[in-house]
Amino acid sequence: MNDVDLAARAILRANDRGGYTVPNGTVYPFQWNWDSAFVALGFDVFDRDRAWREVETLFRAQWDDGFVPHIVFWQEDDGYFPGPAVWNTGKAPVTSGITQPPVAATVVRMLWESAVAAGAANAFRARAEKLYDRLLAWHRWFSEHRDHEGRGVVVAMHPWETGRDNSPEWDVPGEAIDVSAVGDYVRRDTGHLDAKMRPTKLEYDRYLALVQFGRAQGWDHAAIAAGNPFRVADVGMSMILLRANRDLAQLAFALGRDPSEADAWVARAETGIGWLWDDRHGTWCSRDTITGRFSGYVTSASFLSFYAGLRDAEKDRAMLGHAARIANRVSYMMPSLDPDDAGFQMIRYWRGPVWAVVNWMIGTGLADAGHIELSVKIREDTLALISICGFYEAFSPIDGTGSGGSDFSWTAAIWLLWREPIRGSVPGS
Ligand code: 2M8
Repeated sequence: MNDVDLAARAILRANDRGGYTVPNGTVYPFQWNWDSAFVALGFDVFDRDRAWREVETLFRAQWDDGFVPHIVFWQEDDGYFPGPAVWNTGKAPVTSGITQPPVAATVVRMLWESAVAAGAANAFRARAEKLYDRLLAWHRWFSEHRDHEGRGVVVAMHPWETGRDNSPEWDVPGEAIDVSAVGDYVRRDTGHLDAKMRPTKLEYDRYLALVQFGRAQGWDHAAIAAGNPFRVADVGMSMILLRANRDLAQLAFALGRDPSEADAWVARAETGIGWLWDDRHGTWCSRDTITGRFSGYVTSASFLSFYAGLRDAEKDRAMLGHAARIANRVSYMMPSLDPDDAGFQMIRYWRGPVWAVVNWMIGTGLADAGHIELSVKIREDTLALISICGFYEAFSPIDGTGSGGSDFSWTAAIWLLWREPIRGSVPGS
């Protein structure tokens, strides 16, 4: 173990609030959904029981309809906006009313396989069974409320659901959001971080208008899906759910459950996801379900097709071509936005910086698909960024400058996870 390993473990311990881990104690003082899933993989390297608890704590906040919130406000902290009173979901524990990318099933499959490999299957079987039921309920919720038209994609009702908050993919669809009645509010993020790194005031107005819309529907997810002014099929969540459903089916199989429901979701997504292939720009990208318009952007999420287990020689060639072009333009892969795009900004959230967790998904997918050289490069770039610059939330792909918060939990988790040599793990195998 070297100093960076020790530092990574120390960050997870320091950000541990007793059963859940905050992404960063100052900027994000609550439990975040997909952050916790990645954090569990980091804990699994040195504290198996704590890894499982991270996911179990998240699912304690699951609603009766299967929904799992993007934030759980386990304790009060006025360092973050919008807090529980703004969401006003009326749940205990207090939560937000939107979800986040469903990486948890993939993570639980990995935790389970790690326990089996360590000879600890008996000690963790009951916990795996319980989590499996929770995951199945969440994926049913996705099928019902985030793909209510049955396209086989995930329709995000808020940019925060995608985890890529201010990606330019949401700019044009966001114009349909009426911000005239949002009113005054005080942001906390720009009190902690340089405003140049964060979303703009217009973007925040849109985020809040959507929260107000959800609240006006009493957080009735069917009503939101029917009338929300923002309904964008997100390429990132769609690829992540496809992968997660393959992993859920495998988990079902491993636990002696019936995988047919998850298998059916996989089949539907494999047929439907072609709707997100933009021929004109030769890329996977998000698409507005209201207007049918493609975003046309090459983002880091575009490269998750490999992670989703999609295999299409022509499309794969196009994506590998984009990757080769981008690799010539940046020092560190994979920028969250194509550096050849006029809107590229090297430190502004989701418009340029590299996120270690996205790199882990891209690298894993590329390894699965046999594109070892590129997958190794993405892993090595990620490890270099962390060891040279520190455990930042994100990094400039041009010069490695840290962006956002420091001592960041999921960055520490990815370090721990990726210290081992890269291995392919064919999804669904
Ligand atoms: C960022 O999102 C939150 C809102 O959820 C924010 O900026 O206030 C995103 O990077 C998101 O993907 C992430 O889960 C969260 C905490 O790391 O921060």
